[in-house]
Amino acid sequence: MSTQAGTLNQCGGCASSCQHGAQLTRLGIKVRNWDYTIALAGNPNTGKSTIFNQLTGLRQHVGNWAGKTVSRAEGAFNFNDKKFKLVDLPGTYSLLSTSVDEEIARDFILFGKPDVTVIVADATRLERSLHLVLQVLEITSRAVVALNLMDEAGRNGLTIDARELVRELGVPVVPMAARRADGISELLAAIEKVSLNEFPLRARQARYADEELELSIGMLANNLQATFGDLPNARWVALRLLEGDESIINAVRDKTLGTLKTENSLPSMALSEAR
Ligand SMILES: Nc1nc2c(ncn2[C@@H]2O[C@H](COP(=O)(O)OP(=O)(O)O)[C@@H](O)[C@H]2O)c(=O)[nH]1
Ligand SMILES: [Mg+2]
Repeated sequence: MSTQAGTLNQCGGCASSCQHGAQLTRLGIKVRNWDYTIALAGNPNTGKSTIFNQLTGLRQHVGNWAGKTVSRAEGAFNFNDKKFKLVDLPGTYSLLSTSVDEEIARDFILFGKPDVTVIVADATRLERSLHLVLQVLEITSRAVVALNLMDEAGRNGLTIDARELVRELGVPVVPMAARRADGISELLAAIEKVSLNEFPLRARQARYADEELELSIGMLANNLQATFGDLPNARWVALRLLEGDESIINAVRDKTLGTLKTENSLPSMALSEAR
């Protein structure tokens, strides 16, 4: 089995000048008794697997999502004495359940209730990436944006005001060049902060200007909550119903909405390492 699991006596791959003093231990596939679950979302080809491998020390571990033929990668790492399980979601451009991949990613973020969702964004195609970021923020405020491919952006003469993005989005934004491990330590710090609820800003969530619409969303959300109990985000479900999202309508109709969460929070399957 090829793994690079082990301890880095410096921040996750930082240069030797690293001042953080924090410690990353890559745990490879040893996913047991984790303190926090981290979901890794993003458009295809944004560096999700690269970040996954940097954090876990794995090349790539894959199994399948329950009942689906879509591959699922999981690994773990220790950071500052806390154990994190990392789940690599299928690469998607949106979360609108127009494909199995999108449905899996969205159900996990919603019903798997990860402690943090890291959205890997492509700094060279920021607009397209932000589309997914805003959709994730509709579901959860516990998010971190990994602004990857900053080296490519620099080569293309692009500069990005990450601080302004933090203010606009209300979640941490970490500029990165994951292939050379730039920004890994900052990403770990941001993940830790959001896990511990220590990030001071509020995540941006769209509210509609139309009062009547907001009223209907609220009423529908209350009814859903009364019917299904502890829904993680009844407002989000209400919005999808109003949009006519068929998978959500069906799940409400046959009362399987609540059961999606059990399926996706299962400790999952036997994993094997892809070559
Ligand atoms: N230049 C550059 N390339 C990167 C970076 N991160 C990942 N890549 C490359 O981008 C390609 C896609 O990366 P991968 O991790 O497989 O993306 P995924 O589809 O999101 O899992 C690979 O060739 C990586 O080596 C980065 O920060 N800078
Ligand atoms: Mg990948």
